[in-house]
Amino acid sequence: ATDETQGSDQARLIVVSNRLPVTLAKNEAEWSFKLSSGGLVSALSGLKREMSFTWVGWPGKDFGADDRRSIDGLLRENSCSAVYLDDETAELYYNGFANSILWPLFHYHPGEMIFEEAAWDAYQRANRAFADALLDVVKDGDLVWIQDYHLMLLPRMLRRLLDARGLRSVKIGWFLHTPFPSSELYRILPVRREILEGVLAADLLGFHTYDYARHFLSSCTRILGLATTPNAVESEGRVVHVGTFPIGIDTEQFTEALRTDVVLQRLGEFERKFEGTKVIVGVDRLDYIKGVPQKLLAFEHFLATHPKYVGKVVLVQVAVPSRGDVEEYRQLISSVNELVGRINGRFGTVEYTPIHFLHKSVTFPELVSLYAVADVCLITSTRDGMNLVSYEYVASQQQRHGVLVLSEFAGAAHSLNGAIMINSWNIEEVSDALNQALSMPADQREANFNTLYRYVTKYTAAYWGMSFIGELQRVSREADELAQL
Ligand code: ADQ
Repeated sequence: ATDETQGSDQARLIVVSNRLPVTLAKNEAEWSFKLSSGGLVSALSGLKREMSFTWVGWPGKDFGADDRRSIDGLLRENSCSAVYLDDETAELYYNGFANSILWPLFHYHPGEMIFEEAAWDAYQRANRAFADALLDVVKDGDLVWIQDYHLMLLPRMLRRLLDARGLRSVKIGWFLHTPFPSSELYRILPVRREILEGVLAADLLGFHTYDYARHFLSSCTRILGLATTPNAVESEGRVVHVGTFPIGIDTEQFTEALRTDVVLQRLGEFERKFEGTKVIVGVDRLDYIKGVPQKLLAFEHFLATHPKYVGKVVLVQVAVPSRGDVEEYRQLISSVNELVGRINGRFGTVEYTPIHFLHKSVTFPELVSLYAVADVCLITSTRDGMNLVSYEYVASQQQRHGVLVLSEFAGAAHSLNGAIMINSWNIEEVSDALNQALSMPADQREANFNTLYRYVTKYTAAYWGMSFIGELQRVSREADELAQL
């Protein structure tokens, strides 16, 4: 329900993310609205039942004044509110700064970072536009939960606007979906102070793992000279709480899909197609952090050193096109295409194609069927905030008890006991892990699966959302009590 239909005494939650999770389409004069599915959307479904809820974000492009009026109405009916950015600001803020500067730096790829003043200006402009838009939505007592590296200046900008209006009991949380890098790397950033100060105006900062939180805290000490404890930092006379909240998935979405006719039929087709062949699955956005070239090289090494598997194992690699308008991503596509061609040329025969490479997004039933048919899931991220593909694979493996081979550089490596851990840069080690996975006895696979499955079904997306908001409420109460002393 929207805030208009809720009592004013009920806690209100405002979630802010770069992109509204909606698809808007115009058919003749009528606008239609579709809520996208995704981790964040399912994480918040539980919270939506508990609190009055509004989602604030960019709708994906600029719209003319007339369209805005219709869109705004439609969004309001669905508890959403749009932040409009002109197309040039949106491009420079999103691709120019967030994805070309913060993303590579946070994933230990400073070589890919190109700092441009115009992009920084646009990042500030965009964050300010979010702060202004929020001012129309936020009321005293609200909880505002800001998502991710796109909006690191927003806590401070919003706090200033709220203070000027006397809205002092609004609580602000911020969560980072990517890693936070070691302070040694973070300090390369020309605007390192501004970015840290930006988030430090929040009341609670959340990270996927304790390592990321620790890196953040040491950056605060080294760059801003602030006093920290393992779970807080003091800034401008306020205590900013820092916590670890590993995200999860909506496991039931997968287990339920596996009972539908469409998935069962597709799974049957895959089983017939791959009869007598082991299947390794990889599912990644085609991003340089996912280590797809490393994965292909390791698979090539595996086939070269384990000739008995040639003709008996395939790698199905689904790579969702991503950020094709950023140069580094275009280069990645060509090197991946070249590797796939080389390996298939080297080990393939008329009957056998070692790598099935799908450079496209696949539908949810197709994705679940692929996860379910695979004997092994191989994740070789060179850095990854969490990596939900690893969770999704486990959720789809109740029948087969497949083996998860997981990069130690994914946040998920801190949670997923029962996976074979690898250094994805070590091609020999990854190749050995594939051998171990493909020859693992059934009882060991089952024991590993049970450990993994218990974790994944307990620490779900909904659990993540609830624990962050629960903690934000707790630190808010604590701060209010202190203020009354
Ligand atoms: P991502 O980098 O996008 O997320 P990940 O967590 O693995 O990475 O999630 C990817 C999602 O996309 C999964 O739900 C997956 O099913 C889906 N997907 C991938 N390929 C697909 C395809 N071909 N077709 C359809 N769907 C596909 C960022 C961080 C992560 C962090 C999440 C959540 O980079 O580290 O885990 O946010 O915090």
